[in-house]
Amino acid sequence: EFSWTAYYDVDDIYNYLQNMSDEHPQWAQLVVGGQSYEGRQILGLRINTPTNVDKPVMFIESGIHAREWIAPATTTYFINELLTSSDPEIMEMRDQFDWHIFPTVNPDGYHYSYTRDRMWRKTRSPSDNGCYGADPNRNWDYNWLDYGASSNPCNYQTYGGSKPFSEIETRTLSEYISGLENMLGYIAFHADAQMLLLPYSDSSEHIDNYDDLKQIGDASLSRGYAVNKAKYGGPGTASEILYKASGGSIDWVRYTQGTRLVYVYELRGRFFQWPASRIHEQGDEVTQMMVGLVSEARKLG
Ligand code: 0X9
Ligand code: ZN
Repeated sequence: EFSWTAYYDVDDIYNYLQNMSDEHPQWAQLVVGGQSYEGRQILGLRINTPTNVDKPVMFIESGIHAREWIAPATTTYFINELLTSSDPEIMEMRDQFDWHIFPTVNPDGYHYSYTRDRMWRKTRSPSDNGCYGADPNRNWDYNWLDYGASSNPCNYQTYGGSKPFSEIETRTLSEYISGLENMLGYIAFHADAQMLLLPYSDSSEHIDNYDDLKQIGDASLSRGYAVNKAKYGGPGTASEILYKASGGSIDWVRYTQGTRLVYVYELRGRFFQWPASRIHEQGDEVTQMMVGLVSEARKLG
Protein backbone atom coordinates (compact mmCIF):
# COMPACT_ATOMS: atom_id res chain seq x y z
CA GLU A 1 0.00 0.00 0.00
CA PHE A 2 1.31 3.41 -1.00
CA SER A 3 1.69 5.79 1.94
CA TRP A 4 3.58 8.98 2.70
CA THR A 5 5.79 7.60 5.45
CA ALA A 6 8.36 6.04 3.11
CA TYR A 7 10.10 6.87 -0.14
CA TYR A 8 9.35 4.64 -3.10
CA ASP A 9 11.23 3.67 -6.25
CA VAL A 10 9.94 4.85 -9.60
CA ASP A 11 7.97 1.66 -10.42
CA ASP A 12 5.97 2.02 -7.22
CA ILE A 13 5.30 5.69 -7.94
CA TYR A 14 4.08 4.73 -11.40
CA ASN A 15 1.87 1.98 -9.96
CA TYR A 16 0.37 4.56 -7.66
CA LEU A 17 -0.42 6.84 -10.61
CA GLN A 18 -1.96 3.91 -12.48
CA ASN A 19 -4.08 2.99 -9.44
CA MET A 20 -5.31 6.55 -9.03
CA SER A 21 -6.35 6.72 -12.67
CA ASP A 22 -8.15 3.37 -12.25
CA GLU A 23 -9.98 4.63 -9.16
CA HIS A 24 -10.98 7.98 -10.65
CA PRO A 25 -11.40 7.25 -14.36
CA GLN A 26 -13.68 10.21 -15.02
CA TRP A 27 -11.18 12.72 -13.60
CA ALA A 28 -7.69 11.31 -13.68
CA GLN A 29 -5.95 10.00 -16.73
CA LEU A 30 -2.47 8.47 -16.96
CA VAL A 31 -0.41 10.53 -19.43
CA VAL A 32 3.03 10.06 -20.98
CA GLY A 33 5.09 13.25 -20.77
CA GLY A 34 8.16 11.79 -22.44
CA GLN A 35 10.81 9.08 -22.45
CA SER A 36 14.05 8.37 -20.62
CA TYR A 37 17.43 7.18 -21.85
CA GLU A 38 17.01 3.75 -20.24
CA GLY A 39 13.60 3.31 -21.83
CA ARG A 40 11.32 4.38 -19.01
CA GLN A 41 8.38 6.65 -19.57
CA ILE A 42 7.86 9.99 -17.87
CA LEU A 43 4.44 9.20 -16.48
CA GLY A 44 2.04 11.70 -15.05
CA LEU A 45 -1.59 12.26 -14.20
CA ARG A 46 -3.89 14.63 -15.95
CA ILE A 47 -6.63 15.68 -13.54
CA ASN A 48 -9.48 17.49 -15.18
CA THR A 49 -12.92 17.32 -13.61
CA PRO A 50 -15.79 17.44 -16.11
CA THR A 51 -17.22 20.87 -16.91
CA ASN A 52 -18.37 22.59 -20.05
CA VAL A 53 -15.76 25.31 -19.92
CA ASP A 54 -12.20 25.18 -21.18
CA LYS A 55 -9.83 25.36 -18.25
CA PRO A 56 -6.32 26.76 -18.08
CA VAL A 57 -3.54 24.21 -17.73
CA MET A 58 -1.56 24.01 -14.50
CA PHE A 59 1.64 22.00 -15.04
CA ILE A 60 3.73 20.44 -12.27
CA GLU A 61 7.28 19.28 -12.98
CA SER A 62 8.87 17.35 -10.15
CA GLY A 63 11.99 15.30 -9.54
CA ILE A 64 14.12 16.70 -12.35
CA HIS A 65 17.03 16.30 -9.92
CA ALA A 66 17.35 12.65 -8.96
CA ARG A 67 18.42 13.01 -5.32
CA GLU A 68 15.70 15.46 -4.34
CA TRP A 69 13.35 12.66 -3.28
CA ILE A 70 11.07 14.93 -1.29
CA ALA A 71 9.92 16.49 -4.58
CA PRO A 72 8.27 13.35 -6.03
CA ALA A 73 6.94 12.35 -2.60
CA THR A 74 5.35 15.77 -2.10
CA THR A 75 3.92 15.64 -5.61
CA THR A 76 2.17 12.31 -5.08
CA TYR A 77 0.94 13.67 -1.73
CA PHE A 78 -0.50 16.65 -3.58
CA ILE A 79 -2.13 14.39 -6.19
CA ASN A 80 -3.71 12.43 -3.35
CA GLU A 81 -5.06 15.65 -1.83
CA LEU A 82 -6.50 16.78 -5.16
CA LEU A 83 -8.22 13.44 -5.70
CA THR A 84 -9.42 12.60 -2.21
CA SER A 85 -9.70 15.73 -0.06
CA SER A 86 -13.11 17.03 0.98
CA ASP A 87 -11.67 20.42 1.95
CA PRO A 88 -13.66 22.94 -0.14
CA GLU A 89 -10.61 25.03 -1.01
CA ILE A 90 -8.70 22.02 -2.29
CA MET A 91 -11.72 20.80 -4.26
CA GLU A 92 -12.14 24.24 -5.80
CA MET A 93 -8.46 24.27 -6.76
CA ARG A 94 -8.88 20.82 -8.32
CA ASP A 95 -11.90 21.90 -10.37
CA GLN A 96 -10.41 25.15 -11.54
CA PHE A 97 -7.61 23.75 -13.70
CA ASP A 98 -6.63 21.14 -16.21
CA TRP A 99 -3.77 19.68 -14.15
CA HIS A 100 -0.79 17.94 -15.77
CA ILE A 101 1.36 16.55 -12.97
CA PHE A 102 4.65 14.67 -13.42
CA PRO A 103 6.23 13.43 -10.15
CA THR A 104 9.47 12.04 -11.64
CA VAL A 105 10.64 13.70 -14.85
CA ASN A 106 14.10 12.13 -14.43
CA PRO A 107 13.11 8.50 -13.77
CA ASP A 108 16.50 6.90 -14.62
CA GLY A 109 18.34 9.28 -12.32
CA TYR A 110 15.81 8.77 -9.55
CA HIS A 111 16.12 4.99 -9.78
CA TYR A 112 19.92 5.29 -9.73
CA SER A 113 19.80 7.53 -6.68
CA TYR A 114 17.33 5.14 -5.02
CA THR A 115 19.39 1.99 -5.64
CA ARG A 116 23.07 3.01 -6.12
CA ASP A 117 24.15 6.54 -5.30
CA ARG A 118 21.96 8.61 -3.00
CA MET A 119 23.58 11.88 -4.17
CA TRP A 120 23.04 11.29 -7.91
CA ARG A 121 21.51 14.38 -9.55
CA LYS A 122 21.75 13.97 -13.32
CA THR A 123 20.24 11.76 -16.03
CA ARG A 124 21.97 8.44 -16.95
CA SER A 125 22.99 8.86 -20.58
CA PRO A 126 26.61 7.80 -21.20
CA SER A 127 29.14 10.18 -22.74
CA ASP A 128 32.10 9.19 -24.96
CA ASN A 129 34.61 9.47 -22.17
CA GLY A 130 32.91 7.02 -19.82
CA CYS A 131 31.03 9.40 -17.55
CA TYR A 132 27.27 9.41 -17.14
CA GLY A 133 24.46 11.86 -17.23
CA ALA A 134 23.72 15.53 -17.75
CA ASP A 135 22.03 17.95 -15.38
CA PRO A 136 18.52 18.06 -16.82
CA ASN A 137 18.04 21.50 -15.31
CA ARG A 138 20.94 22.87 -17.39
CA ASN A 139 19.91 21.19 -20.65
CA TRP A 140 16.94 23.29 -21.88
CA ASP A 141 17.30 25.30 -25.04
CA TYR A 142 17.44 28.81 -23.67
CA ASN A 143 20.82 30.53 -23.16
CA TRP A 144 22.25 27.03 -22.88
CA LEU A 145 25.59 26.84 -20.99
CA ASP A 146 25.89 30.63 -20.57
CA TYR A 147 26.12 30.63 -16.76
CA GLY A 148 26.41 28.19 -13.89
CA ALA A 149 26.72 25.06 -16.02
CA SER A 150 29.68 22.81 -16.86
CA SER A 151 30.76 21.58 -20.29
CA ASN A 152 32.61 18.63 -18.72
CA PRO A 153 30.62 15.37 -18.94
CA CYS A 154 32.37 14.17 -15.80
CA ASN A 155 31.11 17.08 -13.72
CA TYR A 156 28.98 15.37 -11.09
CA GLN A 157 26.60 18.31 -10.67
CA THR A 158 25.98 20.68 -13.54
CA TYR A 159 27.13 19.20 -16.89
CA GLY A 160 24.78 20.86 -19.38
CA GLY A 161 24.85 18.03 -21.92
CA SER A 162 26.47 17.83 -25.36
CA LYS A 163 23.97 20.32 -26.83
CA PRO A 164 20.63 21.91 -25.87
CA PHE A 165 18.06 19.16 -25.35
CA SER A 166 20.72 16.45 -25.77
CA GLU A 167 18.82 14.54 -23.07
CA ILE A 168 15.78 12.63 -24.28
CA GLU A 169 14.00 13.45 -21.00
CA THR A 170 14.12 17.23 -21.44
CA ARG A 171 13.59 17.05 -25.21
CA THR A 172 10.47 14.87 -25.04
CA LEU A 173 9.06 16.72 -22.04
CA SER A 174 9.52 20.04 -23.85
CA GLU A 175 7.57 18.63 -26.80
CA TYR A 176 4.74 17.61 -24.49
CA ILE A 177 4.73 21.11 -22.97
CA SER A 178 4.73 22.77 -26.41
CA GLY A 179 1.67 20.73 -27.32
CA LEU A 180 -0.40 22.14 -24.44
CA GLU A 181 -2.70 24.98 -25.26
CA ASN A 182 -3.56 27.57 -22.69
CA MET A 183 -0.88 26.85 -20.06
CA LEU A 184 -1.36 29.39 -17.27
CA GLY A 185 1.02 27.96 -14.71
CA TYR A 186 4.24 25.95 -14.57
CA ILE A 187 5.49 24.89 -11.15
CA ALA A 188 8.74 22.98 -10.58
CA PHE A 189 9.52 21.26 -7.29
CA HIS A 190 13.12 20.96 -6.09
CA ALA A 191 14.97 20.68 -2.77
CA ASP A 192 16.51 21.86 -0.50
CA ALA A 193 17.09 25.63 -0.51
CA GLN A 194 13.68 26.34 1.09
CA MET A 195 12.91 29.23 -1.24
CA LEU A 196 10.42 30.36 -3.83
CA LEU A 197 12.09 31.34 -7.10
CA LEU A 198 10.94 33.24 -10.20
CA PRO A 199 12.40 33.47 -13.69
CA TYR A 200 14.87 34.23 -14.94
CA SER A 201 17.56 32.01 -13.50
CA ASP A 202 20.35 33.61 -15.49
CA SER A 203 19.47 37.29 -15.46
CA SER A 204 18.63 39.57 -12.57
CA GLU A 205 16.30 41.63 -14.73
CA HIS A 206 12.76 41.58 -13.40
CA ILE A 207 10.21 40.06 -15.76
CA ASP A 208 7.18 42.09 -16.87
CA ASN A 209 4.75 40.59 -14.33
CA TYR A 210 7.31 40.43 -11.50
CA ASP A 211 5.07 42.42 -9.15
CA ASP A 212 2.14 40.05 -9.65
CA LEU A 213 4.35 36.98 -9.26
CA LYS A 214 5.78 38.45 -6.07
CA GLN A 215 2.34 39.16 -4.63
CA ILE A 216 1.04 35.70 -5.55
CA GLY A 217 4.22 34.11 -4.21
CA ASP A 218 3.93 36.00 -0.92
CA ALA A 219 0.36 34.77 -0.52
CA SER A 220 1.52 31.23 -1.26
CA LEU A 221 4.32 31.36 1.30
CA SER A 222 2.16 32.81 4.04
CA ARG A 223 -0.45 30.07 3.52
CA GLY A 224 2.36 27.54 3.80
CA TYR A 225 3.83 29.22 6.87
CA ALA A 226 0.54 28.81 8.71
CA VAL A 227 0.90 25.01 8.52
CA ASN A 228 4.28 24.39 10.23
CA LYS A 229 5.81 27.84 10.79
CA ALA A 230 8.53 27.08 8.26
CA LYS A 231 10.00 30.22 6.73
CA TYR A 232 10.91 30.13 3.03
CA GLY A 233 13.19 32.59 1.29
CA GLY A 234 11.82 34.76 -1.52
CA PRO A 235 9.81 35.00 -3.60
CA GLY A 236 12.50 36.45 -5.79
CA THR A 237 14.28 36.13 -9.10
CA ALA A 238 16.27 32.88 -9.00
CA SER A 239 19.48 34.47 -10.23
CA GLU A 240 19.26 37.20 -7.58
CA ILE A 241 18.33 35.23 -4.48
CA LEU A 242 19.98 31.85 -5.20
CA TYR A 243 22.55 31.85 -8.01
CA LYS A 244 22.86 32.36 -11.73
CA ALA A 245 22.40 29.28 -13.91
CA SER A 246 21.30 28.85 -17.53
CA GLY A 247 19.44 26.06 -19.25
CA GLY A 248 16.81 25.53 -16.56
CA SER A 249 13.26 24.51 -17.38
CA ILE A 250 11.52 27.58 -15.99
CA ASP A 251 13.50 29.97 -18.16
CA TRP A 252 12.72 27.98 -21.30
CA VAL A 253 9.04 27.73 -20.36
CA ARG A 254 8.73 31.41 -19.60
CA TYR A 255 10.60 32.53 -22.70
CA THR A 256 9.32 30.14 -25.36
CA GLN A 257 5.79 29.46 -24.06
CA GLY A 258 5.05 32.85 -22.52
CA THR A 259 3.56 31.14 -19.46
CA ARG A 260 2.49 33.76 -16.90
CA LEU A 261 2.78 31.92 -13.58
CA VAL A 262 6.18 30.25 -13.41
CA TYR A 263 7.78 29.23 -10.12
CA VAL A 264 10.37 26.93 -8.61
CA TYR A 265 9.56 25.76 -5.10
CA GLU A 266 12.76 24.71 -3.39
CA LEU A 267 11.44 22.46 -0.63
CA ARG A 268 13.02 21.76 2.72
CA GLY A 269 15.85 19.39 3.63
CA ARG A 270 19.53 19.07 4.45
CA PHE A 271 21.99 17.71 1.92
CA PHE A 272 18.93 17.04 -0.25
CA GLN A 273 17.43 14.69 2.32
CA TRP A 274 14.30 14.86 4.38
CA PRO A 275 13.04 12.25 6.88
CA ALA A 276 10.40 9.92 5.48
CA SER A 277 8.44 10.31 8.71
CA ARG A 278 7.98 13.98 7.86
CA ILE A 279 6.76 13.73 4.24
CA HIS A 280 3.25 14.58 5.52
CA GLU A 281 4.49 17.81 6.99
CA GLN A 282 6.05 18.92 3.72
CA GLY A 283 3.03 17.66 1.77
CA ASP A 284 0.49 19.62 3.81
CA GLU A 285 2.64 22.72 3.61
CA VAL A 286 2.93 22.52 -0.18
CA THR A 287 -0.78 21.78 -0.59
CA GLN A 288 -1.58 24.98 1.31
CA MET A 289 1.05 26.88 -0.67
CA MET A 290 -0.73 25.81 -3.85
CA VAL A 291 -4.09 26.89 -2.41
CA GLY A 292 -2.56 30.28 -1.60
CA LEU A 293 -1.06 30.54 -5.06
CA VAL A 294 -4.23 29.78 -7.00
CA SER A 295 -6.50 31.92 -4.85
CA GLU A 296 -4.24 34.98 -5.10
CA ALA A 297 -3.78 34.39 -8.83
CA ARG A 298 -7.57 34.29 -9.21
CA LYS A 299 -7.88 37.67 -7.46
CA LEU A 300 -5.40 39.19 -9.90
CA GLY A 301 -7.29 37.58 -12.79
O1 0X9 B 1 20.33 24.58 -9.53
C1 0X9 B 1 19.17 24.28 -9.77
O2 0X9 B 1 18.81 23.77 -10.83
C2 0X9 B 1 18.09 24.55 -8.72
N1 0X9 B 1 18.61 24.36 -7.40
S1 0X9 B 1 18.95 22.83 -6.86
O3 0X9 B 1 19.67 22.93 -5.61
N2 0X9 B 1 17.58 22.08 -6.55
O4 0X9 B 1 19.67 22.14 -7.87
C3 0X9 B 1 17.60 25.97 -8.86
C4 0X9 B 1 16.85 26.23 -10.12
C5 0X9 B 1 16.43 27.66 -10.23
N3 0X9 B 1 17.29 28.44 -10.95
C6 0X9 B 1 18.52 28.94 -10.65
N4 0X9 B 1 18.78 29.63 -9.58
N5 0X9 B 1 19.41 28.69 -11.49
ZN1 ZN C 1 17.01 20.64 -7.90
